[in-house]
Amino acid sequence: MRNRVRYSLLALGLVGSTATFADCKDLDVKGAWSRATAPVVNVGAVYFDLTNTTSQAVTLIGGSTPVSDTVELHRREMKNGMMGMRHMHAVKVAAGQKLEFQPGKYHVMLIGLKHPLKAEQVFPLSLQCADGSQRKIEVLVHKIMQ
Ligand SMILES: [Cu+2]
Repeated sequence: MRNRVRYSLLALGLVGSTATFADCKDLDVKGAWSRATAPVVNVGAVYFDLTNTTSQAVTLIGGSTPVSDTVELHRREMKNGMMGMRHMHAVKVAAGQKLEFQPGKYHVMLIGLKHPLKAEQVFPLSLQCADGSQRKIEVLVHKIMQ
């Protein structure tokens, strides 16, 4: 029965139609920030509040920035009593859902920093969604000690 419904939707062109995708660039991203890094450190993290104000789910898969070689989505989690972080290859954000990228939760990991991040510096970051769309944001670097 379920299959039959799916097939009829396919016949109508309602499944897999690009018209039903929410575009990553329509995501509401506020207050993007990062911390200044010491010269010996070659990784950084970016935090922000992300809200999917569109009517469709979106799936974040990573990103890119001129300040580092690689950008990954990470989540803090306990493993064997130790706090670690996990590389998330896909983070789905439901329509209307707010996701906090902040210390202790999700963060965008910058791996292979090309230069130390300096306080007051602003750098661009593109968040990549599974459908190929991107959300470009600007990240403000804060001092190391808050
Ligand atoms: Cu991380």
